[in-house]
Amino acid sequence: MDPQSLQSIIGIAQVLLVLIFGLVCLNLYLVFRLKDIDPFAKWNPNKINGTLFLVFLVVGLIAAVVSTGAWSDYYILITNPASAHGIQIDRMFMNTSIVAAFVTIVTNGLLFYFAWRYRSKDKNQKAYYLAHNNKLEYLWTGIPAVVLTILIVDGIFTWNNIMGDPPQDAIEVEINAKQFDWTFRYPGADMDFGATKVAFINEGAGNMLGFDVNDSKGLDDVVTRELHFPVNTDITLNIKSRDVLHSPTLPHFRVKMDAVPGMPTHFTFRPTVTTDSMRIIRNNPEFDYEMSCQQICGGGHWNMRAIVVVETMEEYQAWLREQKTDKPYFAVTAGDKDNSSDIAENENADQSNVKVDGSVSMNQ
Ligand SMILES: [Cu+2]
Repeated sequence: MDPQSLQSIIGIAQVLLVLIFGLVCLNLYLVFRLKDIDPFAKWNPNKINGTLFLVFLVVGLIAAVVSTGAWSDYYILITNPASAHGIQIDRMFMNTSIVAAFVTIVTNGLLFYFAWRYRSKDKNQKAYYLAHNNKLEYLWTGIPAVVLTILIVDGIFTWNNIMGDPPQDAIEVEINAKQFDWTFRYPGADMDFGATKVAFINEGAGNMLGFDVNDSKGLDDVVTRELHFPVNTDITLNIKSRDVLHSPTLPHFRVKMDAVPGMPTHFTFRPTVTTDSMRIIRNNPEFDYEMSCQQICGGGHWNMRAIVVVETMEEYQAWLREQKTDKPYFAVTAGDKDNSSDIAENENADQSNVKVDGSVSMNQ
């Protein structure tokens, strides 16, 4: 029997079992009603419910603490940030977690404790009806307002701190997102990126990033599938998308920034721990930093992963030198005047970088 038909037989059997269970319950109910029997006459539902609330509180709290400990190895946040600003992000994350944990434990503890403590003990007992209490209103509006203001103001200052003017000497790396992979670009020896434009993208010719073949600054640009950063150096990521929203996320560096079609975004940060050192810190020789996409951008979203390597400046420069810079389409397309001059004219006619069909160019 093939697995698929076995699966459907198991499915039908499960439905039948549920049906049979329902019929048995219905039968029992009818028998009790005919015979005028109340099987739960001796049970006090208020007492049972009250006790169950207390059991749920204790078991729930223990389970929460145990599972938090059991999964602690998998928390990327709050342990070993690998960037300079990561320490600030982790501090905010920790403060928010402490406040949230305190509030959750106190409010839920009281909720379940009161459900047990004030359970109904005799049938004529009436619930106390509290319509309004100004003091309580002030308290539970005022305290959250003050605490949230402190957390949010802290967040604004930290954000401004991280996103402030990027240092002039930062190494620029371009992240190009598309469904469903990443292509990275380094400026090469001239430290300047060649111009690119969505209209020039020609997958058949291998011009995946849309290099403008008339701009020789692009000739030495290095195009890679892996990200390499020198340690303790400011890195500015220039982030672009050519189709939908993506979100390059480097969790170990506490870096996350959306890639927006038609609107380059930026994030400057400073990696502080090399891959080799992090392998020692984490006691895992297989460890690699990675980048993922954290916007559900389509069917292949799960596959948008890239390895990130942090190394010494010497290693980084050696790696950069090893990368190929040959771009056959520069030679091929440059000779093909018909094609490229058309597009070039189009570009000159419209300085706003917005093409007639409404799409926005990727020019910086
Ligand atoms: Cu994506």
